[in-house]
Amino acid sequence: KDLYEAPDYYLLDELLSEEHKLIRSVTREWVKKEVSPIIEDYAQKAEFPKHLIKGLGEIGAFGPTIPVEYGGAGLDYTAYGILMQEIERGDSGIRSTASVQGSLVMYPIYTYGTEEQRKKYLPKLATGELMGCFGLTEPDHGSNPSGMVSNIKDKGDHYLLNGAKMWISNAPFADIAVVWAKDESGKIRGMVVERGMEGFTTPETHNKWSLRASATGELVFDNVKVPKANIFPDVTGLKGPLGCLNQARYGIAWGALGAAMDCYDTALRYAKQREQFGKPIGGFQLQQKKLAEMITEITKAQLLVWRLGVLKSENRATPEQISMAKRNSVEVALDIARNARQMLGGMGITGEYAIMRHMMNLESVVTYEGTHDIHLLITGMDVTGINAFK
Ligand code: TGC
Ligand code: FAD
Repeated sequence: KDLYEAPDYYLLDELLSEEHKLIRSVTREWVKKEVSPIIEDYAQKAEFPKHLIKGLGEIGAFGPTIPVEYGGAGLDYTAYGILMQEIERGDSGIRSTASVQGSLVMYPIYTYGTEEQRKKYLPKLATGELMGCFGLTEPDHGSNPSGMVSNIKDKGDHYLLNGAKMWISNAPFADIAVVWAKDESGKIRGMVVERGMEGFTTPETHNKWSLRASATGELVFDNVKVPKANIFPDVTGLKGPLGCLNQARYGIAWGALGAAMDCYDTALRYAKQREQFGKPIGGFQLQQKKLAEMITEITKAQLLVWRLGVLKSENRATPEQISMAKRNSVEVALDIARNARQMLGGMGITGEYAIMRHMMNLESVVTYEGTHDIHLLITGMDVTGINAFK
């Protein structure tokens, strides 16, 4: 009974299949048993709990939509969303690891890679035997990745890779990196760089106040020889990495709602139990306003991501629809986390409750995978037909 109940104000469960509900309960149980009891300690000591990797592979969190023949779970996009929601209810950093592995490493290898690359990497990435990271952002090129300066030069049987990537999730421990760099004609190309290649290092980024249980680092390339067999043959230009971001942003749209639901659930329970002025604080109109607005925003966002999941499974979701949902879910989650934290008074700032950790994590989620501003401008461009970036 103590098991967390996801709010379902509009009976959305009726829109889910039995398989979706099974995936949800398995993931929820796993998060409750494996993540929730340990995650606060790992966040406090700023360490990624590596021992969770095997379990994440077992529940199908790595590449859930990748076909079974390559080690994926062959699930639809609603199932993928549910997985991300339940994992992020535990912690955004653990969901980040799953997002990166599935959407930013396995997806490009599956979609843009050769058959050899697929067979070599995908089954091991699906189990977590191999871990990956995704290098797009550079120190001077974050929101505008087309300005990147990392580059490759053709040397016959290999390319020589130079440059640096920054803010890369999983970088400190990843076995492989999907890296985007410009060729001699200025076209963006994608490739797999393996740990151990000479000249490739991954220094860790310290002193984060957000996503503390996720490992973040740089990727530094100093004349790294990348065999031509490691290049993605068929994709050039920014649409390569942006295609991967559609996958990950979709997962975040569901995931952030998991954090929001956890904050709401905690605030609701607390409001019913905590008494001041002789009655539960949930009996005061100001606290009811906060709770009523939280459940309203969660419900609206749930409907949005559910519909997006259906469109995505039918291959009809546009990048602009995904931007709207990512932006909305993170904003809703941040607002709920901030209000829930206040509702817990002093207790809200302690590690006894997950709210402050969610709140700080969400400050990264609102920035990565396209900032809040960038997604707003994508919507603005879509509705006006006028590009504010150029
Ligand atoms: P633009 O000229 O608009 O487009 C260039 C080419 O790309 C195509 N395209 C897309 N293709 C697929 N999906 C999308 N979402 C696409 N958006 C654009 C476009 O059609 C064009 O194709 P073609 O064939 O004509 O060449 O590009 P732009 O340079 O003006 O940039 C547009 C902008 C600002 C929207 C884009 O640069 C952007 O989204 N910037 C944000 C950067 C970002 O999101 N970075 C994320 C880094 S990865 C990360 O944060 C991982 S966190 C992981 C975790 O821990 O969970
Ligand atoms: P900037 O682009 O410098 O933006 C600064 C501010 O300017 C923002 O508020 C932005 O909204 C605003 N701004 C920028 N352009 C415009 C404009 N045209 N109009 C209006 N406002 C604008 N990247 C990866 O490649 N791989 C990863 O695994 C990864 N993981 C990350 C993990 C964490 C914890 C964090 C914090 C980031 C991660 N990132 C990763 C990088 C992330 O995608 C970038 O931080 C993000 O895209 C923003 O880039 P920036 O930090 O350089 O900010």
